[in-house]
Amino acid sequence: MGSFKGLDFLHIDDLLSEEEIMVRTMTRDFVSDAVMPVIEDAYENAYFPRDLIGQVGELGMLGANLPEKYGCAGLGPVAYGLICQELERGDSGLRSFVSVQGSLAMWPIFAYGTEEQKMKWLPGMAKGELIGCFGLTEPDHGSDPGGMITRAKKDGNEWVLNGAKMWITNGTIADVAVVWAQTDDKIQGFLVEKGMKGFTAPEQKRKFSLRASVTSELVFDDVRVPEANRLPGVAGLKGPLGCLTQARYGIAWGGIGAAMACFDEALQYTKGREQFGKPLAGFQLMQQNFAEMLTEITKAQLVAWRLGKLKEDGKIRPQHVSFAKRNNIKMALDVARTCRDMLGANGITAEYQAMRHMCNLESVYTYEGTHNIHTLILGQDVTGIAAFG
Ligand code: TGC
Ligand code: FAD
Repeated sequence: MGSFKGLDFLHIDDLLSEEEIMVRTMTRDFVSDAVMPVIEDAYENAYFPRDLIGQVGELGMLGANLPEKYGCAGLGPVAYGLICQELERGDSGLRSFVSVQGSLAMWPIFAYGTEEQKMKWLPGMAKGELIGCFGLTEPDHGSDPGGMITRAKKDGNEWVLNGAKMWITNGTIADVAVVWAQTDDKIQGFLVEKGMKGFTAPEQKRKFSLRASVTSELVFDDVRVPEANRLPGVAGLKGPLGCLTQARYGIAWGGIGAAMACFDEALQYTKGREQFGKPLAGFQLMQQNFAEMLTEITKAQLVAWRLGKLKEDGKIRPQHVSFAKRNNIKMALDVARTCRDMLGANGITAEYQAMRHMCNLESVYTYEGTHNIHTLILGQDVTGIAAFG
């Protein structure tokens, strides 16, 4: 399959290092060669193409920004962002897998875990031999995770876990779940291993969005978790929220990839299809769409690049990440909807990408903090007044 070209109207490539361009090219080629041939079938038939896991592991994309000491690639933030962008050009489900594995499962083990926990899990997770998931959301507590009901009670040298999590990416296929639970001493994180007695992870079916991704419930019925599986480095809601800042960072980049895929498809399509005796791309209304989309994608690229530099310089704040997630995912969803329309009836079929991306982006708009929640985070930052409750 021919390589994808991407969009670079303002020569943003000039801002990237050789290594960053190399990582992007490698990921782009991988998506063209290994993802595009399988994704349509996976989406239609609602399964995650698990053969890709070993491949993304081998290419160093899992926990790509974590240190080499733990078998990871040790890449910088921009290179990691470009990986997310290119993977989401293929499908948000694949980028979700990589975000959850790297930012939501490996990162908390790295940031809050003991050396023993890191050595036990991180090298295998980097290779894709072990899979992780992240359990924060509950059936009755999504935007407000601080109200969680799941509880861990200390009993000797063990913790007894009871409760349930919902909408958990990778849950059913995970070897380890990073689970956040209320304790007598604030919210704490636990590594719940597949096979622990009383722990089940049934898959949630009948989704119209992220069909090529595993989404699951996690159920804990008196699960006994050893003290050695508690993450000792953090207590309180800031623990899971810190992980979300890592994952939201990658998602802000990912949306650009989905938008570029839709833009490219709509351009090829409207140049090739004639109505009223000339190519659709030759009509002013179509060109207005392209001008708007080009502008918004380019603005999102600059936001993502700047976010990467702030992260690199240690100046990034969670509110910067909210700004980028909010802007870039709304942009991507708008682009996907516009492109779906530009393809006419063909735009509703699985043969084209726009509707798949559009449906996926509805989830991305909701998860990792809904659009509304990021609006309120920015509102609080500007005014100093929290308007959540
Ligand atoms: P609040 O009182 O504001 O904060 C509690 C403590 O946390 C600190 N904090 C953060 N730390 C790091 N990163 C962040 N983004 C942080 N936001 C807040 C804060 O400083 C405070 O620390 P301390 O030391 O004072 O205790 O908490 P709140 O209860 O008022 O909640 C604020 C709110 C609403 C913004 C937060 O709850 C929120 O972000 N809600 C959205 C929930 C969410 O995003 N869930 C995502 C679940 S995971 C997921 O969707 C994965 S999808 C993955 C995929 O498939 O790709
Ligand atoms: P709610 O919080 O009930 O929100 C419903 C609506 O109300 C939204 O529009 C929201 O913006 C709005 N709203 C809520 N509060 C306010 C307010 N104060 N002011 C104004 N509007 C408000 N979670 C995990 O822990 N791990 C995962 O791996 C994971 N993967 C996911 C995968 C998929 C495919 C999906 C769809 C979700 C996933 N989630 C995961 C859960 C996700 O993070 C939550 O769905 C999200 O945080 C929103 O919570 P909710 O669905 O309960 O919606």
